[in-house]
Amino acid sequence: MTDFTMRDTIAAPATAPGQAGIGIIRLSGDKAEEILRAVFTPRGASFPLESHRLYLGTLSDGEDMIDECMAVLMRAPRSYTRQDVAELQMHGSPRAMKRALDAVLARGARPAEAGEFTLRAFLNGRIDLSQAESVMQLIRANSDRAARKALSQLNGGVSSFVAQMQERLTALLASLEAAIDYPEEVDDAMTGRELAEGCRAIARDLSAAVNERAARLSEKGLEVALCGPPNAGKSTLLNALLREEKAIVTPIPGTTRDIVAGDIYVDGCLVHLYDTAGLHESGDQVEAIGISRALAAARQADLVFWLMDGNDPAAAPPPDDFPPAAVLYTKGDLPGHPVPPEGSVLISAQTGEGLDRVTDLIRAHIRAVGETPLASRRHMALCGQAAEALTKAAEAFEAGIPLEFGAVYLHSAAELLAQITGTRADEALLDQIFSRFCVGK
Ligand SMILES: Nc1nc2c(ncn2[C@@H]2O[C@H](COP(=O)(O)OP(=O)(O)O)[C@@H](O)[C@H]2O)c(=O)[nH]1
Ligand SMILES: [Mg+2]
Repeated sequence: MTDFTMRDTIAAPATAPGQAGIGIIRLSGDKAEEILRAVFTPRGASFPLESHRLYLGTLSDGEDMIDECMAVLMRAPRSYTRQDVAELQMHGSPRAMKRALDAVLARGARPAEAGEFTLRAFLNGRIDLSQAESVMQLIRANSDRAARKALSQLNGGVSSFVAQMQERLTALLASLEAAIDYPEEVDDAMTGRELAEGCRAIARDLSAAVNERAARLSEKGLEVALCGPPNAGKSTLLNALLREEKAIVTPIPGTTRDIVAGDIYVDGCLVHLYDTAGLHESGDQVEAIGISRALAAARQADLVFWLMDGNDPAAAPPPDDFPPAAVLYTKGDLPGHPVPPEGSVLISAQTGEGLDRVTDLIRAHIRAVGETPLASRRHMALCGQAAEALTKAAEAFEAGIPLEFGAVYLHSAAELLAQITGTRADEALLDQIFSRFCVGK
């Protein structure tokens, strides 16, 4: 059960498990200071325990010394959770850390649930919902692009986009409420048309931000499949791009069966490369399985390269039912290589010729996917639904039916956006409405 009361003092290791130079145990809650004082004795006599000051001392469980460590107390509200937070920075020994954790638990803390420190930061209003999500995304980021995205969200990138949309929506709602409450003062037909235009404009901006491919790219990276007939040089290209002899290369056709994967970074974006079995008719049972896996990899990849050796009379372009692919002519270093047709790239994995063109193609693909101010599928789903609700509101206003019908959709759009940052739309709405009218009226 999630504890929304925040009454307990929670404790957990803040550093990853395993041996390390240091290990940190973090506490948050009313008893943080009391527990810290019980387990930690600073060097030197006085112990005023100033906030945000690091003390060197010893950690004990009451009977035995556990470790020499540094301790810091961050008094509320100047802490991550806005509660009193204490940190014990000890040596990163799993055994000592377990003893230290047991010692603080024995003095009244309870083990923190996953994400509970961040939950408290949110509940106490230090960060909004989208920022809380970004903390997790930052920790999990597997590329510069993902980390940049999470950081900008942590700095309020998503929140500020959503706030802008909410502001425009709130302004619409305010004039709508005015039209409903004071119909005699407003020309209805005019208001309906204006409201519809406003709704459509916000819906357009929301829809533009719904770029699932961009979100997927930031979260998971780009999938690139290397396909083509046997012996085209797929495995050699994989190795050259990875700068590592990862896949087995031989002149024997059908060497690769299992998919061999490796990661590179292009412009800070994680790119998963998949080297696959050569595609051709095969009587070999194992190779046939490899071929069907290759086809599956090509179908689900974001970008597919079709490699073919121009010197090989049997080399063929991709079959008709194959997903769209960029064609690479391989082994450009061999003499008598035919000139590759327009639109394809000549490479030599052996000399490195043309490899930067391959990276350029990947880069162009990443650019084409674009970016979005939103950071997760959850945000996209909510923005998409809000855009739909706004379109319905616009249709209702255009149809000239009573304004209340459109108002229902506008309110649901506001609710959906509020779920992104976790704010309550109604309070914002009340604020705006009351600030427009004088109190006595
Ligand atoms: N000269 C030359 N030979 C290459 C090049 N790339 C691959 N090969 C050779 O072509 C054969 C098949 O390569 P491989 O990467 O295993 O092809 P795959 O079956 O498509 O994975 C091997 O003997 C490689 O050494 C290249 O750029 N230049
Ligand atoms: Mg191969």
